[in-house]
Amino acid sequence: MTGAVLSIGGNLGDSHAHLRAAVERLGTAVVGVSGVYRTPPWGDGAQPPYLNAVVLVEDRTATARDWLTRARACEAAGGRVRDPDRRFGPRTLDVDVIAVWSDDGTPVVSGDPELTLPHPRAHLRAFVLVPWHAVRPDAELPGYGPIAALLTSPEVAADVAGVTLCPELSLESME
Ligand code: PH2
Ligand code: MG
Ligand code: MG
Repeated sequence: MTGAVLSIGGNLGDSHAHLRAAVERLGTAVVGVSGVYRTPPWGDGAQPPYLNAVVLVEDRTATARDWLTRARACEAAGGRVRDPDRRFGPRTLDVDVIAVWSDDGTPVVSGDPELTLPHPRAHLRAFVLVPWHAVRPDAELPGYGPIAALLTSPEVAADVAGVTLCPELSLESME
């Protein structure tokens, strides 16, 4: 069995609908979902604000690779089209595997460029850390320590206030 933290986000089309569809597709693996947050776009030029959330998943049989496969299936179903010239550009739905743990609690570490674990930029992104902290305040990002501490790090602290909860856009009934 593995457990994983997935970051979901989008800024094209009906982002709330795309987030809901992703949670629905992940199905019974979902063991926790954060609220939905409006977040300033990070990277690659002018683009609309994002909606972001974090989903906690567990599965008796899934490997770390399987979470990537499932993440990509969600993105494909969400109409994701990759622009090779704009790696961090706007998208309908992005599902990123942030961290994976084996059933004994050991974090999976991977240098595979397709699936680097933990996610190489998660510790810098308020749009990942704020929702994750809201749903699991005691969580730790393997190799980086408690997410509560990362939220106060110099690279992240200034971005936290920009990540605002949208109470009207809950995903919670889908848990
Ligand atoms: N994802 C990106 C690029 N920039 N900005 C925000 N606010 N949220 C995201 O999920 C995001 C981003 C590429 O994955
Ligand atoms: Mg991403
Ligand atoms: Mg991605």
